[in-house]
Amino acid sequence: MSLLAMLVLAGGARGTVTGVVTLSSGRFGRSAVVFLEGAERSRPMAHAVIDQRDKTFFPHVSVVTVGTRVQFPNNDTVFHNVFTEFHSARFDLGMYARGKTKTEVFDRTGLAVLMCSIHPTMSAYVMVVDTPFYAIADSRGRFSIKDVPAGSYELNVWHESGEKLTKSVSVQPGAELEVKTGR
Ligand SMILES: [Cu+2]
Repeated sequence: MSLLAMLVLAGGARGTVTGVVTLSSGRFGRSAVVFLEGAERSRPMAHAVIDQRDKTFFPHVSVVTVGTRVQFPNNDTVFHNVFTEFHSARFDLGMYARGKTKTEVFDRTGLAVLMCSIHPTMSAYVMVVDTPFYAIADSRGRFSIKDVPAGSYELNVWHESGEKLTKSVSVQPGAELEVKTGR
């Protein structure tokens, strides 16, 4: 995976971190998760939903802040059974029918891989972070994280292919930073 990140500061001591994630295959890092870990911690989100429709989870990749209660509505015509391994603790929402919603609180940081025991092609990823500064890359691997205060951060990138990287970055007022890492 390679990463080209540009830091552009606009006004005050805050800026926008933008960049492009490219996988080692040369493909764009579509839906890669990018987040900056620094001094500022996050609060639980008021609302997060992972829907089930057409035997698919929507969205396929989510970022939620630690402590967030995620809703898993079944809006499909068939039963689903959502389960995951998260910090060695398996949670299993059981089988439930259309129109029902189950919820789960993600109280630790890390990656949860969601599956459905009935439909093996179903999968989704939830990255639980403790920072307000995160983004999901678009189909061309592009991302943008706005309103980042000046300071030191660990820039983390994760892609569902398994490729990931961590890089220290320093956000300085007025500075323009270019980060590029090899495979
Ligand atoms: Cu299913």
